[in-house]
Amino acid sequence: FALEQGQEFDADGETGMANVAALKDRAAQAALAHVEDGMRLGIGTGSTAEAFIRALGEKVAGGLRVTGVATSERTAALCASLSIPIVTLEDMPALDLTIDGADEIDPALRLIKGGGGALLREKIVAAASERMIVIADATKQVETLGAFPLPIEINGFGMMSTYLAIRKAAAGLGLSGDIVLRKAGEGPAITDSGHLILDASFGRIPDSEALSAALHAVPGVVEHGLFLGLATFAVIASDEGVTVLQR
Ligand code: ABF
Repeated sequence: FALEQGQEFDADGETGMANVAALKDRAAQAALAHVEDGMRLGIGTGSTAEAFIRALGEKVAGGLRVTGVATSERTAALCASLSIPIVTLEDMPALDLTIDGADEIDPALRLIKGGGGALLREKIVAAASERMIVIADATKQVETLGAFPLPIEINGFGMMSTYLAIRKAAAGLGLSGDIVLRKAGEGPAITDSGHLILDASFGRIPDSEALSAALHAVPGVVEHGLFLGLATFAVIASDEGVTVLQR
């Protein structure tokens, strides 16, 4: 049964190439230019977001005043270690700007996110922000979303039924492929909000909007990693320099 096969996931990125790390730093630095004194910031998760957080930490140490909302416990801990002030989204429910990474970015700024397991909080924080800047190296750019398995956060209750309903919903859109339960060591990966994640290898997703709606209609699906209409622009770093991708 596909759900039982599981898969290992390298939360720190799939390449480990030194130049990709440098590109992430470059994108992070470029995004920092959009952070203004006094801003209410949504702060992303993942290795690119971490490059941004480290750069932000230096600015804060130099006197920049921002208040952040973290998209994961991991990000909150890193921010705390760098003395970046963090509050909850309950304390500060409307944000000026979120800066976060992505797993895939298409030309219309649709995203797949959630490879780092933080998609639910990332989406809530992005939606609470006036603007969202995506930071990424050029390897994340695709013509059509879907080569990266789509993360789907589900409730643990009735997970097999939810899995079957997801399969059916996807099949209705002509999509199939393995859907596997994300593992962390011997057991399932558990998100910061206590849910499970399925990684769906649908392949090319021609209609992200339709898939988003179909997945949201499945009881047990908490959220999925298609971020549609949320990104304001993307800062993409390549060997040639930094480009800004706008909708
Ligand atoms: C977060 O981190 C996620 O939504 C995305 O899955 C991941 C990207 O990670 P990285 O920056 O390490 O490639 O932004």
